[in-house]
Amino acid sequence: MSITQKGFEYAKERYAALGVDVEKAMEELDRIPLSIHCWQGDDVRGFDSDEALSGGIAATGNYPGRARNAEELKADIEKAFSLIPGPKKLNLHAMYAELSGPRVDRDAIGPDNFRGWVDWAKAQGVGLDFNPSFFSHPKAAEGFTIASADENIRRFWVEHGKRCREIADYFVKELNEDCVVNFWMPDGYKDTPADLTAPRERMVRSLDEIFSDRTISPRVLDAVESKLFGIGVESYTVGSHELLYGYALTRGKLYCLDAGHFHPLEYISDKISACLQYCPKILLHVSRGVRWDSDHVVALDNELERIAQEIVRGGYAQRVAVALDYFDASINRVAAWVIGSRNAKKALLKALLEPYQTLKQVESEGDLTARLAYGEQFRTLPFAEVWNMYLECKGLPGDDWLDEVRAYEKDILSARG
Ligand code: RNT
Ligand code: ZN
Repeated sequence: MSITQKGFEYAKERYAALGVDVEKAMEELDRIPLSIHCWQGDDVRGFDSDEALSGGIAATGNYPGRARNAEELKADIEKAFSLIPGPKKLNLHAMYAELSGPRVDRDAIGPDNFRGWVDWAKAQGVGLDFNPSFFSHPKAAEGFTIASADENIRRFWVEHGKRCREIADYFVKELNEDCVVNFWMPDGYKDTPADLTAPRERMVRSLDEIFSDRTISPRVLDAVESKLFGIGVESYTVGSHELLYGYALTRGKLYCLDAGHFHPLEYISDKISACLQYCPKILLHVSRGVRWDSDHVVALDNELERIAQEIVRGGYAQRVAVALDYFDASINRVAAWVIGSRNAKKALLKALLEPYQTLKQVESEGDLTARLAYGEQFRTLPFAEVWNMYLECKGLPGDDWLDEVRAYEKDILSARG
């Protein structure tokens, strides 16, 4: 017996004694797709311009080997995907349009600019999600897009939003799979505005205009993402929690909770069960906030475990779309994808292996001492042994996956200027 098998047999017995079926947990894990963001591979630069990253987000670091074009980005994603187990979707941003033909601006992009990605998704057997890109563009330079007081600017970005839904509609038809389209608008002010109302009215009106196209497939799932503040947008963000949660509820949209978009002592794990009382479906941007920054590589920390527990304990797997959102330019970018994605999957597996019924039972009996005692004991159950077996069943490397990324770095990434 290999060490993985021995460990697995031991874990299986430990879990069975607590009423948990490890095989069933592994099967359940394969029913939760993970939407992996393309933008970790090139520091959120995209292919449609040389504009610096804007919108109050920043990718810092200068680790060599950044993907510089679609071909390199696809190769890097393939490498990362080959080391990430289970069902996956690729989450694209509009700025990753392939503009080989006539140069088109963001208000004029269309399916033609994404045929390459669709072919790639078909070849890889993965679905696609999508995002309009309301940043890193000359028309976003004043810090406002769909909430702009300049009617030309506002209209430009409304058209961009419409094009993005048309592209998502094309993805649905080609791939026969739902496509989540997430709307995040960085609009806001560095300093306190006099008029907080007008930009919010304009944002709501613009979103209504964008979503007015009734020909779009219902399998295009629109989401709106709120934010507390960004870098250089410290005092006022138009698309705040209240504005966009209310928007999602009243318009039947998904609400997107980003783990780094709230006060550091406020957790999205606590919001999932609350939002799902009203929203049929929500989108999560699984990320890791560190002080003021919202986008560190996802670690297997307490909040990630809590997020996964909420999805599993609530039986919400069908109502929560799980996507990653982070970018780190200071480490190997392929490794960053693998680390964060594996952590998200690990957290879900750990949650699926939790003897939750026991916790629920003692809680309902009012035995809060046992709830804490058992809960703490369950944290150290041998879930890693089940994880290793899960990887082995998929034919993927366990702890030595980094060797493969290092080899890829040596052969491919280091040759990039
Ligand atoms: C920014 C938002 C947004 C972006 C990506 C690139 O704070 O979280 O989701 O990170 O769309
Ligand atoms: Zn986000």
